[in-house]
Amino acid sequence: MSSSLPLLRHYIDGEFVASAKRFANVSPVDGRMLGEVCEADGDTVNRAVAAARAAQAGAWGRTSAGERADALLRIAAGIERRFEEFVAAEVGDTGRSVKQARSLDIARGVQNFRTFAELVRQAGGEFYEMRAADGNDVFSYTVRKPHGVVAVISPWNLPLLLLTWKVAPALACGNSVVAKPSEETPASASLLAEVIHEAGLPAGAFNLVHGFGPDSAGEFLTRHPDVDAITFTGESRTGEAIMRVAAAGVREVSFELGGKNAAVVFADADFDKAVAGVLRSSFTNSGQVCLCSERVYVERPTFERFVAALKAGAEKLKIGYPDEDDVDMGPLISRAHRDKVLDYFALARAEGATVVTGGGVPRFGDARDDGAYVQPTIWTGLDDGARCVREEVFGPVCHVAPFDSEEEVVRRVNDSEYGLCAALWTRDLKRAHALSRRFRVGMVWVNTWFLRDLRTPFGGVGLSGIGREGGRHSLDFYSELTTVCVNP
Ligand code: NAD
Ligand code: 6OD
Repeated sequence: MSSSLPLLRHYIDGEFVASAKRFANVSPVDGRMLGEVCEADGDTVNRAVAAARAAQAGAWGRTSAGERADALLRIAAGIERRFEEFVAAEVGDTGRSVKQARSLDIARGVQNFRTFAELVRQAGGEFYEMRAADGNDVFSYTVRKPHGVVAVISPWNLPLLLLTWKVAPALACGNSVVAKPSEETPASASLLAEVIHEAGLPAGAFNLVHGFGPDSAGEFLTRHPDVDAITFTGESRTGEAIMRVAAAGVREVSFELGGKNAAVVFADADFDKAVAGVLRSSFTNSGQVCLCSERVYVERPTFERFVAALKAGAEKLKIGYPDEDDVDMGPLISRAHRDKVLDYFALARAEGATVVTGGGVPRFGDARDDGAYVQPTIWTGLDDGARCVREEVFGPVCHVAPFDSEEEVVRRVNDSEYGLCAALWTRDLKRAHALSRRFRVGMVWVNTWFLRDLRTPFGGVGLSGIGREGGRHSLDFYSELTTVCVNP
């Protein structure tokens, strides 16, 4: 490999360290090599976990919640100072549009640190009084303590957003962190390590190792017996594999996994808003958001008109170079992922879908033809049992089906092994409240999508995950509560 390309290293015990084995970081825009990345072997992961453990016994373990909140604010300011570097790193690795990287990904990285700084400063404990048999008024209170060493394993689809959503509360609660970002998106995580270094956190409080999952850094980290808790975002199958490994030592897990989310459009919805909303929820980030709507149910009187409007909207989306300001959709994350999505395009045809629009690869006549682009795609006509209606594609694609009654649509929305979120489009808020309780999902949006107050609980049911993070739910996952009972 060329030595003039950047080399991304691990960050262990306050130092950037290289390791001998390397892998290529490739642009999904045109297949160009962006740099090399060190791959952690077992020894490297052992050193990272040992440094994290030592930090618990050292300066980091002695910090107060207020000192940690200050550290988080310094990290937030550091990301802001280097904002455009983060944007470039994220756009380079993922091919997402510059406008999304600025407005969503990097902005949320900053916000995650600010939010958990504030929350941990305010986090109180519980206090109870009771009269004991000896007549004394006994009181009990809780103390919040870190688990110790937390492994953070994150995916490629919203790299900095999802990494910091876990790293910030884990550090806020006083844990030491060993993070492993996706092999597809190592760049913004490496920049985060630089920012944390500049923010002056004690050595070992935050460590970063690069590499793959099975038989590589991810598995070495999750198997490590000195890791106390594991927080993971990624595919449901990977979650199952990690859960098996976490059983040794009965380690705590928090899992944010896949989805096959529904959008439900009633005939009384604001039509234009619903069309724009479903365009966003199906095609944002080229459909590579776990919350994207891959199943769309439209009340029959408005079905034909809705499909025509969605098709027109999808065909207007500008696909292209992510750093052009007016581009809506970049490529998928990799050629390998594109092949998976194209397999679903072929499967949909075999299963009898009508392809309303898309279903192929755009041709540019330039270097982008070596990238990982696909067209935004809309299907109709599939049975509820079709694999394309049941399995997560994780690309810019949705299936649109008509429905006739509330009962029917509730049954069809819930007819899924996944249960992450649903989006509901209606003017009838009484109906919206009633249906929201009946959908078997972790989050329901009404007349909006992907709008998140960071204090709210986030997570899924079924194959979509275990546990809730967000606000005090994150503080609860990243800490142990000890009850102290005092007979004065
Ligand atoms: P993935 O499961 O392939 O990989 C995620 C991370 O796990 C990567 O860092 C990978 O290297 C690591 N990994 C893989 N196998 C491992 C193993 N055996 N042990 C330890 N680590 C391992 O997921 P992905 O393809 O990066 O991300 C896309 C998936 O993530 C989609 O299914 C999407 O729905 C899901 N996702 C869910 C949420 C959510 O909040 N629910 C958010 C984002 C993405
Ligand atoms: O908004 C969040 O905090 C969150 N966890 C989003 C997940 C997006 C999935 O791709």
